[in-house]
Parts: sequence; C-alpha cells; structure tokens
Amino acid sequence: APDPSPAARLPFPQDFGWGAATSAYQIEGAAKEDGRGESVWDTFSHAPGRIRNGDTGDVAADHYHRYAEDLDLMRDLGLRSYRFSISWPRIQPDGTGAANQRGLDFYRRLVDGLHERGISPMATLFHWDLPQALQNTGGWESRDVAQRFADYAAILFDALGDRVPVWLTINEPKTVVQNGYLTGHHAPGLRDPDAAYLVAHHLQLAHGLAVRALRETSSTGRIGPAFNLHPCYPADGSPAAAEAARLYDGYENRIYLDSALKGSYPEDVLADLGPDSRMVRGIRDGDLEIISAPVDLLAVQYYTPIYVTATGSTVRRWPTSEAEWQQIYPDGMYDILTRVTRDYGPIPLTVTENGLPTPDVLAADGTVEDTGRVTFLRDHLAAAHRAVTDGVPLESFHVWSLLDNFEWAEGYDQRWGLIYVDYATQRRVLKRSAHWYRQVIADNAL
Ligand code: PNW
Repeated sequence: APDPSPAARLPFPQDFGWGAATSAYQIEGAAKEDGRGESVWDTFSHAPGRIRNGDTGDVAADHYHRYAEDLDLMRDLGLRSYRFSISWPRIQPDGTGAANQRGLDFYRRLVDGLHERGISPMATLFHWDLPQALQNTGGWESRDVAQRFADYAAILFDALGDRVPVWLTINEPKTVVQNGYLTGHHAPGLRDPDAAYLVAHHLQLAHGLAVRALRETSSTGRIGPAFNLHPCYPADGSPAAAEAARLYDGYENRIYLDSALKGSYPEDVLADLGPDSRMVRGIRDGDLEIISAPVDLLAVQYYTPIYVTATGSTVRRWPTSEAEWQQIYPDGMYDILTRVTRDYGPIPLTVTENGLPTPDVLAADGTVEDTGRVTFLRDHLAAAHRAVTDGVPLESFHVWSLLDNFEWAEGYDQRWGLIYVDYATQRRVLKRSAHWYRQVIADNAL
C-alpha cells in the first residue's frame, strides 16, 4: 500500500520521547564480572526445571561487553530516550554496605554514552534482581528490605544524580507479587498468597522511601513508579461480572495506583484480604504517607486487557501473541492512559513498555520480517496518539524491547526485540520493525 499522505498521518507532540526499554538481568550477562553479587534470578534460573530449556541470564545478549555497539544501534534508530535498569547486585553485591565502584563505573559509562549520542537516560532502580543475600534474610517479606532499597537508591542518586534525568523506582511491583509469590513462575518461586500482599506493601514502601531519598539530594532528576496496568473489563453485561471486574481491577491496578498516588489502599481490596492478612497487619501508621510521597511522573506499561466473569475467572476475547497471557487489544492502551489521567491526573505519563513476542527468523538474505510487530506497534501507537489528542499528557513511549533478551521463565524462546540477537555469535540485526520505528521517529508521526 502507498504511504499515507502527510495530511493523513498522525503527528506526535514536538520533542516526543521515542524510546526503547531493556532490563539488566535480561540483557547484560557478565554474571560474575567486576564484583557482581548473585541475585534471586541467578538462583532461580540455575535451579532445575524453572526456565524453559534450562536457559539462564549468565551471558544473555552480552550487553555488559557490547554496550558501545548497542549505543550506536540506538543512535542509528534515532532513539531519544533509553530505559534500562541497574543491577542491584552489581552495586551492592550483598545488598548492603559500600558501593562496588566497578559496578557504578559500568552505568556511568552507559549513561555518558547515551548523552554523547543525544539519547536521554531513564534508569529503573529495580527490575526484579534482588540480591540473593537479602532474599536469604526474608526478601520482600521482610520490611527491612524496603529500607535497604532506599540506601541502594541513595548510592545511585549520589553517583549518577547529576546525569540521569528520570528515575523509575520499582518495575512492575504486581509482577513480583503475582509471579514471584502467587504462581511461582518467577523468582523467588513461592506460592503463598498471604505473603504475596505483604510483599506488595513492602514494594510500595520501598518505592516511597526511594522517592524520599531522591528529595534529600540536590538532584533535579524526576522520579516515579512503573506499573503494568491491565484494563479489567466485565466479560458480559451482568451486574455480577461488573462487580467481579471491579475487584479484579483493585488487585491488578488500584492497590498500586491508589497507594502511590492517593495515599490509601482501596477499601474493597483491604476488605477482601481481611484484617488478619499479613498485609493488613503489616501496614503501620505513616506508611501510606511514605508510599504517596509526591512523584513527578507515572510510568505505564501496557500489554493486555483482562475480561472477568461473574465468578471472578478470566476469559479470552482477542487473539493472543506467542505469550499466552497476552491478548492483542490496542484500544486497551487508550483506555488505560485516559483512565489514569482521569482518576489520578493530571500527571505526566510515560509508556515504559509495550510490545509482543513474534516468531522471528533470520533469513538467508540477512533480514528479519517481523511484520506482526509493525502492526502491533502501529496500532498501539495510534491508540496512544488518540489519548494524546484527548488531552493525556504523554511525554514518551518505549518499545519493549530494544533487543531480543532473556524473557524470564520463557528463556530465549520468545523474541521481544526491535533488534534480533543471534545468540550463537551475538550478532545484532535490525528487524523490519526497527527500520519502521526509525522512520516513525524521523517523521515524528505515524
Ligand atoms: C514485563 N502480564 O513483564 C517486564 O517488565 C519485562 O521484563 C518483560 O520482559 C516484559 O514485560 C514481557 O513479558 C510482564 O502477565 C510480565 O501481563 C507479565 C505480564 C506483563 C508484563
């Protein structure tokens, strides 16, 4: 089909932050280098039967050694923003105490390399790789870990606060709660609902303490939480389905949004958990004040909607991607962005993840034709554009992911990148979607 005429295009705001995202354990490799300690993901991925094909993040995309090449690829794409995460066990191998200078040096080189290429760094403090030493003393079930996290954050604010303009505290607390403590599919691999929501509270507390720690420095950097939000729709028109979807939304979204942005946990969720739950018993006076420390922006990650039946089970309505949990529904992007603006705004928003896995192959002619990713991103960006047109203050958008990487329990089987990684050689190849995204960025329009 011919290109749409310029007039038919969807222009994005001037200075829109076109970006891509990664996380430390998923791309860095170099698991034993420069004094890095072990994280719960080292333990989990090396335990038999936890990860598809027995994959681990030991080498991953070898980004720790190839970061300069990866920075050049980002520049070639024209990225304006790059979201990455910092590995806590590289900075504090045992989760406490003095900083490991070689770990800090890596992130300083990375951040300086971004600035040299005109790309704005966005640093996530925690993307699930808790130091194993802290897991050994209770992990996120221990309230003390929230304070340890604030100390770790303070090290980074001190070391990099003059050159990182945007910080995100905790990536997807919900995924730690649900996959780490309910289904057990992620580290630390537990199935303990009562523990899970206490963990949610401590993750929120850690977020708030880190925000407070940044405010105690002279840094002008901005900070906010990063939540994966799932619009929860009733599966049918019955009042019972509407009610079930509302409670589901409480657990998926409001428990995090309300505590961080309104200073209260949702009453329906607290009632459902009950006064004897470990979480409710674990909330102390003053906690919600800490958790709701004012933030500068809200990071939203959108992948899938959820349809809830009258009995609280879920059903599928749309085609799924290679990830069985993901239904492809671009309007969900519009719904979630407009909803958070309506219920929690006005607050600057950034989309810090959106994407899908596709069955990519490197063809003999050296191309990777991930047309499914082009369609997905175009449709989701069009929905984001519609939200902007309707007044949502969206400042940037990050594709998950820059590179194919270690997709947690799925190992290397699922490819989520704009850039293909040939793991045998670590060669990088721009997929069709990367070429397409470069053009979108150059046009500042879809
Ligand atoms: C995110 N869900 O996780 C993570 O932040 C990334 O590290 C990960 O690679 C990416 O999305 C793709 O999975 C999610 O069940 C995990 O809806 C689960 C869900 C969503 C996001």
